[in-house]
Amino acid sequence: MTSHKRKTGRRRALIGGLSALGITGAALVTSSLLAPAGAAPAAPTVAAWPQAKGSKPVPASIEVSGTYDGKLKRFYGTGELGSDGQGESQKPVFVLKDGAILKNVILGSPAADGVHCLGSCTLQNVWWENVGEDAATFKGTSASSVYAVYGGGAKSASDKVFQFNGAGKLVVTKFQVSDFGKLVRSCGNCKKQYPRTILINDVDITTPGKSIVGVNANYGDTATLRNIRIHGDTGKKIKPCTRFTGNNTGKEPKEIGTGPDGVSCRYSAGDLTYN
Ligand code: DGU
Ligand code: CA
Ligand code: CA
Repeated sequence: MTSHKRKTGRRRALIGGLSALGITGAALVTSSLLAPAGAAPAAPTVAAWPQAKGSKPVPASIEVSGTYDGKLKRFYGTGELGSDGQGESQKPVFVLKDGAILKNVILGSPAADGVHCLGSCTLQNVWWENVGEDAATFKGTSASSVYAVYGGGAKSASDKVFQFNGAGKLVVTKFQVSDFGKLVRSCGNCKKQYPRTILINDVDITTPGKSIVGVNANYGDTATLRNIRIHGDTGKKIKPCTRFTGNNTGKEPKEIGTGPDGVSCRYSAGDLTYN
């Protein structure tokens, strides 16, 4: 038997075994199981965007207390929420009361000021097709506020995706972002400032983008990065973590450094993978 035939025979046997397990050929095509022997493993793929199940114009902010399941409908701003610009005074499409959960929502375009959380909140499987002024703003005033972003993704943010203006802790997990300014920014110049805790874990970041997270070193912020997969950034231009001197006067904050320092920016090279 030639080595080629031997390989084919083995592969047939493998496929036979897998179909016995109910695994189809279609499922195999995307897996690395059929990669030629010795080939480099395929670059890990990023989760697919969901298909919207209908669209809904939103003329005034939808207030959420408890749980709101958008059932993967596309929500987009109209009227007062429809200016489709970078104006800072825009209202959100969704405003979440303390403890609210928003899930299975696609924000279409225009997305105005996205989602506002007035206290602790969970954004689960929320997708922004074209980020408005920003995607979500976290505004709780208690140090015990927790904001959880789990799953979902955002595209085309002129500047910030997650704007952290309040107090407490923001945890971003299993999220994807592409074409953005900053994934998370602790407000550099809000009238009331707080020490803010940021954890970003298990995310896919696709170029172009400026920075994954920006923190105010002078207000005691910390940002921790783990399992960050960066795609397409061959020149390593995206800054993983940037430190600023924040202020409460509204002026443009000054950037003071970038990279891990073990205090404000907590990660090491091993927390980032490039492909
Ligand atoms: O207090 O100066 O741009 O929430 C407000 C801040 C300003 C914010 C931020 C936002 O940084 O308005 O979109
Ligand atoms: Ca803004
Ligand atoms: Ca905003």
